[in-house]
Amino acid sequence: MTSGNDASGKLTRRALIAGAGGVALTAPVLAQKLIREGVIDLGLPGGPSERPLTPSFPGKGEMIVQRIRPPLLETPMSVFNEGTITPNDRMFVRWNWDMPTSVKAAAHRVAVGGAVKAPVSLTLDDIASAGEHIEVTAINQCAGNGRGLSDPRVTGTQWGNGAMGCARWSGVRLKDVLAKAGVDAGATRVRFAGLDVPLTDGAPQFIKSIPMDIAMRDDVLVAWGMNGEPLPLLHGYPLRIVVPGWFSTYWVKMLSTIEVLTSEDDSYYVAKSYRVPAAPITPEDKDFDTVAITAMPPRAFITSHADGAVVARGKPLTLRGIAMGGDAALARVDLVGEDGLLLPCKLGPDEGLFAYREWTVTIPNVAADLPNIGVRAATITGAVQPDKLNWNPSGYARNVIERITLRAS
Ligand SMILES: Nc1nc2c(c(=O)[nH]1)N[C@H]1C(S)=C(S)[C@@H](COP(=O)(O)O)O[C@H]1N2
Ligand SMILES: [Mo]
Repeated sequence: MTSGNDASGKLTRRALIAGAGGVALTAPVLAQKLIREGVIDLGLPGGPSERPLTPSFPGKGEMIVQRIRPPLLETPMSVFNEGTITPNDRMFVRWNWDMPTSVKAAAHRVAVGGAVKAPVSLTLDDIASAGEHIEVTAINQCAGNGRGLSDPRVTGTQWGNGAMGCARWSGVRLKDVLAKAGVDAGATRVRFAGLDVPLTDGAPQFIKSIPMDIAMRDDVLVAWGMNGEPLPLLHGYPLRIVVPGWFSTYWVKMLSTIEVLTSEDDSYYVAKSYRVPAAPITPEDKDFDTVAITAMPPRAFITSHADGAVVARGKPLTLRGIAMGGDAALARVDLVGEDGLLLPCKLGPDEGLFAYREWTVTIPNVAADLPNIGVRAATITGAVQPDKLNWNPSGYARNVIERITLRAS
């Protein structure tokens, strides 16, 4: 289940203004502009599908507003047609609880404790000198990305497919930061907390943990940089965790605590939430085992054309988009029609295991409408996007083949 603090249903002008009360980030002026400046239809089945589209959110370019406070901003799909790196001002934003609107870097400390030899409190300089500086290009994707497309509908933020983006993250290895305190033998997991606190009394803090073998990976970062800039406040200034290939629920922002555990993690957001059925279920199933969502599956998107677009009949047609392997290298992308394979796609430059990869394909001659075409990504380890939605009650880890219809004219 989700945290229960997500706005559900339609964003009315009244709701926007009410939600904006008293926060410097979201002055009433902004709320009025949101209504005037535009609306986008996310194509969500079974409920309100339109959302405000605004260029006015502080620090952001044009974004889809799912909620103002705490912010939930979605990236329009057209951004992914412009390149494989998502600019900082177009990266989606997700905070479970309220976010601090300022952080004093000089006073910021990261406490490293729990099952360690000597607990330490690290300044930003201490973190920067903890080890080699490295950069990883990796996709930041919410586990609920595309949840709003679930049919039947599920609870939680009704995202279209724009709760994802790819950036170059720079920082030091988490394992080098852990070495500052010295991890005890018998350590099982590493848990992270940020500066944000629950909005409701007694509600669980947003803390997340990863298994020790993942924490010790060479590409798991305590990051301070995003596309060559300091992390924006919305994306976790001054430090965030980056776990390439894993859903970004684990990428804790405004990192303030690192805690080494010696048992399983029974905290809410690991033990109770962000979980999927252990085996496929149907919407009628009520009693099933669950597992935590972890690594991302492959996905691919057509970005050059929107659903319902009109294309020229009797001419060649080039389609373009992005694909991702998830936690394994992308092997291929295929254009598929209603009855199966149409054509293999050509892959663009490889920008790293965890990055988006551009694909293109040319249909030699468009003779008629192209109903329900899609692209299907497969990894070198044999994971292939399914034809049928992997439906689950929280709409997590969607990776069904996404389809659009093009009209020939
Ligand atoms: N401190 C903190 N970190 C957090 C969260 C949060 O609520 N608080 N949300 C997580 C979730 S669920 C997602 S999808 C990503 C979103 O990262 P972004 O806002 O930089 O795109 O941050 C993760 N890290
Ligand atoms: Mo998320």
